[in-house]
Amino acid sequence: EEKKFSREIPLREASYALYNPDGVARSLTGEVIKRFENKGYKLVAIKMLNAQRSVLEKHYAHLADLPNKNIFPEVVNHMTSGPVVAMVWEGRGVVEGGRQILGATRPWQAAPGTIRADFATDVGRNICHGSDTVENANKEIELWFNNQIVEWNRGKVEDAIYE
Ligand code: IDP
Repeated sequence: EEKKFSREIPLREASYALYNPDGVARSLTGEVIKRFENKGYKLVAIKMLNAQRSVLEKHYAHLADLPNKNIFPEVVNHMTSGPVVAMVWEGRGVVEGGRQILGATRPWQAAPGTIRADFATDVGRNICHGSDTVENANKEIELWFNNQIVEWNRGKVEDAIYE
């Protein structure tokens, strides 16, 4: 459904992003952060960690229902193979906009200019996760950050970004 005015899209939607070990290993953390910052989104939480298997099993629970039963354990194994970077971004329409910056799950289907088109070839090495709905973003922010985000204000910059 077409949104006529950007004001109809919530200003403070929060999105959760998780850099996969492949993205971290390839030193693409800054590249992805830069694209989110350039867009006008505000970073409100960030940390590097070795993800716990139990947390990943909750995060990727939906993959356990796939017909191919190998994908869920493969993804969880990959995500424990090295450190990840977890972050929370805030901004107008950031869930949908963040997914656009990342591109389609399968890099060969991702639009040129997106992270996954520009930097990845394989679906299991697609650099970065982004929440697909506001509801899931909120669940993921609770799971990974226990809802601890930083409240901060960019001052006049907010007026330069938001009408
Ligand atoms: P998303 O990350 O774009 O939201 P999901 O379907 O939620 O996509 O899958 C989560 C992650 O699991 C994908 O980003 C990808 O890294 C991995 N994955 C999904 N399907 C496959 C597959 O068929 N083979 C290998 N990895 C997969």
